[in-house]
Amino acid sequence: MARRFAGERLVVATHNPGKLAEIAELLRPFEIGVAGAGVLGLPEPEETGASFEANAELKARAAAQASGLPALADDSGLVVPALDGAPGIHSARWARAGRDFARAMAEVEARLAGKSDRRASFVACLTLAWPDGHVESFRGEARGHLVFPPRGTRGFGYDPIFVPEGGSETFGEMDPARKHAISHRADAFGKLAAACFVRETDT
Ligand code: ITT
Repeated sequence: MARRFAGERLVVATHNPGKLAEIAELLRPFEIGVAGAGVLGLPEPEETGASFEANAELKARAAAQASGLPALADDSGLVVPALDGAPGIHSARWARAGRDFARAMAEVEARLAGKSDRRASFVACLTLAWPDGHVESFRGEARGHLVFPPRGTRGFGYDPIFVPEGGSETFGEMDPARKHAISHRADAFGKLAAACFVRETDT
């Protein structure tokens, strides 16, 4: 059985403001105080893992150890089957140091030239780590396809080129509340909440 979160405060171990906003929104119903890793001045560990899970665990463990509080990290990315899964765990790196996602999206478009398979998934792994080193990890996915040119100014990262299954708007055009209901992050968060944020009175 997963370890339950019993505290009142946790660190969200991300330096990405778009993710921080989405995770804070997902946590809101649980009335848990949220501190961002950037605000606490926690260092950004090097992401040396070979999977979303490994990188999420590495970030969550580093923040829990440095802060002495339970920490929640997200490692996520865009997985494109026609590009053998790229950019995948390197999704942030494709935007380079300037976090230039117009450039990263143009790179995806260029590499897809001549390929008709436009399927893509967003994947997120959420890891909750405790200062004693215990971790609980959950993976979520949102399936869809890619469109070019990018559309919409909402969301962040690759949102303007991703249309979820069954829809016509990109995540960049969509009302944020709708993205929060169907995203890879929401999928992973639902599993995390069911396992770790259960209150004694719920059982
Ligand atoms: P932290 O490691 O500090 O959390 P990061 O941006 O470096 O921030 P990742 O290493 O997990 O995070 O990189 C994930 C990248 O994948 C992220 O920068 C986005 O470009 C992209 N991504 C993940 N989730 C996304 C979403 O919901 N919408 C758009 N792009 C997303």
